[in-house]
Amino acid sequence: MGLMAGKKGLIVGLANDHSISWGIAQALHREGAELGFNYASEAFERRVRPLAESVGARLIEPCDVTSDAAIDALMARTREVFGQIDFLIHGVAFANKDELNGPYLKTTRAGFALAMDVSVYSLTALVKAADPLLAPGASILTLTYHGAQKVITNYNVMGVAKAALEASVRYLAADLGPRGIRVNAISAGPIRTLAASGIGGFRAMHKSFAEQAPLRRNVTIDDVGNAALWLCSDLSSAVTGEVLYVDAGFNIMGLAVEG
Ligand code: 0WE
Repeated sequence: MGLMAGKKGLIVGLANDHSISWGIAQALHREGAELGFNYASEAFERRVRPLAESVGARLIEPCDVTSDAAIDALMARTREVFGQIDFLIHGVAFANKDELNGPYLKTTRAGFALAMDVSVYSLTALVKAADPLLAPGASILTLTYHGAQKVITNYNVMGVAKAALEASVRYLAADLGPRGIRVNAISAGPIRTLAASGIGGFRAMHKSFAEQAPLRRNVTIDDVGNAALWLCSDLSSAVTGEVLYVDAGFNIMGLAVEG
């Protein structure tokens, strides 16, 4: 019997087979979960649909998370297909590319608002709309990055957004805790996803990361998937409001010098 047998849930933010959400989807599917997916736009559908079908998804719906109407439509379909849900995975982030390099100071009001809307408010909006569908004991999970806590060159407005996302996790955990519903985040080490592609210096960052991390390696979507499986399963039943680092230990280091 799989750890997730009899559990159903939504994965919001799958883009392609490099997505962290895909690592999570595969781990949950392996343990018997029933999965539903969104795609952000028609451009994404071509990649999302075959992946979703390969894990037997019965629900594959369009949903642009900046639209309350689109979120309501997604949750209406989810109610029809699944009734209640036991987990909700949020793996969505976006900032303007030109604000992910150079000084943070050049961030525009519009760029700040966009990053906050897509990368932060979307979690609250999804949880709000999913609220009536959440089964007692449900688990909500989002993805964050160490740039929320410490300055990481070029991460800029996304760091500010992830700090707000981590705070949202705590407030949502406090709201939903009385119903036994848990809300957590995984802070993953850098992974070559669509969101990371086109970022200048990513290769150098990857190399330096593996040299400095205690485990001396990078992190895979399977590493994150297995940690997510634990947070979505009943094995983590007293864990809520947490940010779990899945980063080969990178975040514990102060100054790393070759030993
Ligand atoms: O959270 C992320 C990715 C965030 C992201 C990336 C992009 C690139 C393409 C959000 N929006 C966009 N918009 C685009 O047009 N990561 C943790 C990966 C990441 O992104 C970085 C990183 C790391 C690591 C950006 C700068 C520096 C480091």
